[in-house]
Amino acid sequence: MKIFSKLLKLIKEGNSFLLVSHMNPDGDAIGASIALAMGLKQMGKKGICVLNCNTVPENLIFLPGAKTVRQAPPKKRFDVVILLDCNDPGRTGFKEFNAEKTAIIDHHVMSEEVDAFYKTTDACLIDTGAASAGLLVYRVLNALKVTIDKKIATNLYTSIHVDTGGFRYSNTSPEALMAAAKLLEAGASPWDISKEVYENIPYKSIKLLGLSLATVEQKDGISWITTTKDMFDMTGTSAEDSEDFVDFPRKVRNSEVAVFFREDSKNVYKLSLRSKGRVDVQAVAAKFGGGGHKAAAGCRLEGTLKQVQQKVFDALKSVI
Ligand SMILES: [Mn+2]
Repeated sequence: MKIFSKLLKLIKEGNSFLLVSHMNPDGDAIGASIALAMGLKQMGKKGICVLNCNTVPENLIFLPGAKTVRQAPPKKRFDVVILLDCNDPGRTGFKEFNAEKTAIIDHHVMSEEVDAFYKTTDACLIDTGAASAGLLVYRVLNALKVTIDKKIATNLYTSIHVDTGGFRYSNTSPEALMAAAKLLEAGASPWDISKEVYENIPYKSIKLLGLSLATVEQKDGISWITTTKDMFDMTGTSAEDSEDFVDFPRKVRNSEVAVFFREDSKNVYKLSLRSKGRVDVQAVAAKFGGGGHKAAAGCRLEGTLKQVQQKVFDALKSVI
């Protein structure tokens, strides 16, 4: 709580802010950043820049303020740079930030390398128990007595909704649900948001999903699907069209672990691993140079599909 008050002080005293989130941004990264920017503006702050090295994903462009997200910082010095939904500057895709002070608002576990950076920051709100970074922004805005209007509420509700898997994951806390209720009262519209975020998949991506789902297999508590380079070519799609494909093998009954094999180029596979809770897939991904969380991790492997699958299944069998 002491660190939290340090952050509030930093925000109150600063005037210009650079708000940066992780590359390949999701609804939490974007929603949390824009909501904070809007809150700061309401406080009369000038010179706020929301930054992400990637463009806003198409299903998030509807978010109020999405068009203000920039891919390159303006050439000026900021009072404060705030990292949102990540705690490692490397995850932002930028090498350095032109700012007087540094702060973090995040809910990810810190790696050891990041620890050194963390010690150099001026203020932090890191709560690994928080459902989303947007929920932390909600705490901050409330503490700063910002009025949560419809635009801020839409961004924050989206942030909480996507990071809890629509209030299904284990991070769905009383705080997340109570905040969601308040955000609805403030004007966020659940169906309008869900329609844009989830019911808005390009036709070609569904075609790709169809081809990929046909490969589903289950053995020894593991379920998996594969998307090959041919399938991407056949449907005119790319990696981003397969973003949530790993969710499908996870739905299979009697599976502890789900794996999605994505062929990026000949004999190069990107793997996504999901656990239903018992198995630590982060530890398995780490064996192959990857990382993530206990329940969601990823890594990259080289070899034929058969070789890659054998390696991963062997590693998984020893922990299931
Ligand atoms: Mn998040």
